[in-house]
Amino acid sequence: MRIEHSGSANGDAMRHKKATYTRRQFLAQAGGIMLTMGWGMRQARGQEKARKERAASKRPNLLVLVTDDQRWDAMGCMGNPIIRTPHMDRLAEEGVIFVNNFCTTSICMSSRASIFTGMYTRRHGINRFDQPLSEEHFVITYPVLLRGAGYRTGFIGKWGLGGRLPKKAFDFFEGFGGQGRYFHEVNGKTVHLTRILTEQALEFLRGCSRDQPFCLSISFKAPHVQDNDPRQFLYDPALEELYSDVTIPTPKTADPRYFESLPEFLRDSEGRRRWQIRFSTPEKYQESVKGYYRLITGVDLALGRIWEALREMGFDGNTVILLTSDNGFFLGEHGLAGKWLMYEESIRTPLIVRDPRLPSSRRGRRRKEMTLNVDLAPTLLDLAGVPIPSAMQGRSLRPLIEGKEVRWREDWFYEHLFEHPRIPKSEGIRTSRWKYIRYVDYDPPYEELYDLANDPHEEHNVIGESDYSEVLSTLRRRWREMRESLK
Ligand SMILES: [Ca+2]
Repeated sequence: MRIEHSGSANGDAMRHKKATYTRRQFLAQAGGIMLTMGWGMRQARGQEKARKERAASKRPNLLVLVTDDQRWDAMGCMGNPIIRTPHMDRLAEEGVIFVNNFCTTSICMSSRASIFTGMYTRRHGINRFDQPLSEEHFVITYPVLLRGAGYRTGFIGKWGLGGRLPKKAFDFFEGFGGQGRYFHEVNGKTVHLTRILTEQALEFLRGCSRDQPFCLSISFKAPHVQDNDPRQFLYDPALEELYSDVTIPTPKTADPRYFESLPEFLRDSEGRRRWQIRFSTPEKYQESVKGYYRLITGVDLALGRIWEALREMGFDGNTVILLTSDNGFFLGEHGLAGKWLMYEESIRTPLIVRDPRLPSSRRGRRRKEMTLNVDLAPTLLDLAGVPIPSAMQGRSLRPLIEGKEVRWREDWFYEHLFEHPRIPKSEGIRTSRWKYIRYVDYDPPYEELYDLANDPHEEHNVIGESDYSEVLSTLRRRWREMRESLK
C-alpha cells in the first residue's frame, strides 16, 4: 500500500503512542484519582510538570548525521592520512567508533529505509527510487516512534525515499526529494547545500528547549556525486585549496590485472562506466578523490558548527551524536566506481556514537563487532527508552556503546535487489573472516569466496579450491537460511 504521508502517517503515529505509552496514561489516571482525594489542582499540575521534567532530563537528545556514499576509511580517525576530518576524529575520541560497520544493502534508498525501520530490504521492500515506505512500516520508523514518545523531531536534507515528502510527520521538516542539487541561490549568493543544511539545523535547535527532548536527523547529500554532471564531485569552492599539494596514492586493486580477473558481467557493469568518468586517468583520479574528500571535509565543518551550537545552547551534555553513512564507495578498487556490489569498499561505512553521559573511561573506544545499518533505529529507540518493535531486525548497540562485553552476531546477510540492466543483483554472507558473494541472476549463479583474514583486499577468489569446500558449504547454508528467515 502506498502511504498517504501527510495525514494518515501522523494519525497512526498517534495511535501507536496510545498503544505504547500506557504508563503515561496510568500516571494521568493516577493524577485524576489524587484530585478526587482532595489534592489541589495546582499542586497536581506542579507535580506532573516536575515529573515530565525529570523524565525529559533522563532522556537524551539525539542528533543523527547520515552522509551519502562515505566509505569507512574516509576519516582521519580510521587511519586515512590525507583527509581532514577533525570534528569526526574528535567525535571518535570522545565517543565510541565502530570499525566494522556495514550496510546490508549498498544503495541509497534501500539502505535509508533500513536505517529508518531497522529492517532488511527483503522485509521493508524498498528497492526502487520512487517507492515510499508502506504505512505499516512508516509508523515504526525511529523518528515517528520518538515523536510519539514526546520527542520534538526534525528532518533536514535528502529524504531518500519515494512518494510525497512526510512533512507533517515531523515537527520540523526541511527535507527534499530526489537527489537534490549542490548549489542554490540564497539572497543573491550561490551557497553550497552543506552550508544550507547547517543553517537549517541551527534553526531547528533554536526552536528546542530543555523541557522536551529532541531528535534531529540530518541527511547530507555530500559526498555523493552530482549525477549527470561531468564535474561529479561539486564541493564548496571555499575548500578548493584543500589537498591541492598532495598526491593521493592509488589503491592496490586499481592495478588493471584485478579488473581483468572480474567476470564479463562486472567488466561491462555500471561501475565500470562510472570508473571511466572518474578514475580512468591519473589526473581524473586525483581530481575525483580530492573532490570526494573536500565534500566530506565540508560535512566535517558542518558537524563542528552544529556541535558548537549545541554547546552554546546548553544541549551538549545531554545530546547523543551519531554519525554514519548509507553505503560505501569505490575509489577505483577493482577498476570500478559506484557501490552496489558486496566488496568491502562498497559495504563498509563509518559509525561513531558520542554519548556525553559516558564516563571518561568508556570513551575513545574502538569496537570491533560487526554492526549494521539495521542496528541504528533500535539503538536510537533504546537510548530514548522507547520499546523496540519486534518487526525491527537489527539490534541495539547500547551495550557496546556503554562498554559492555556481550555476545554479538557472528555473521550477517547482504542483499542488493535493485533492478538495473547493468548492475547485477547479489546476495551473500559476511563473517568476521569470510565473505561469500552470490550473483543470484545467473544460472548457474556466479559465486565468490574470500578469506578476509589473509586477503583483506579481496584479490583471490578461492571458490573452487578444495581446501575451502567445508567453509563454502557452511556459508551457502547460512545464505539459504537467512534469505528466508529475514523476510
Ligand atoms: Ca548513498
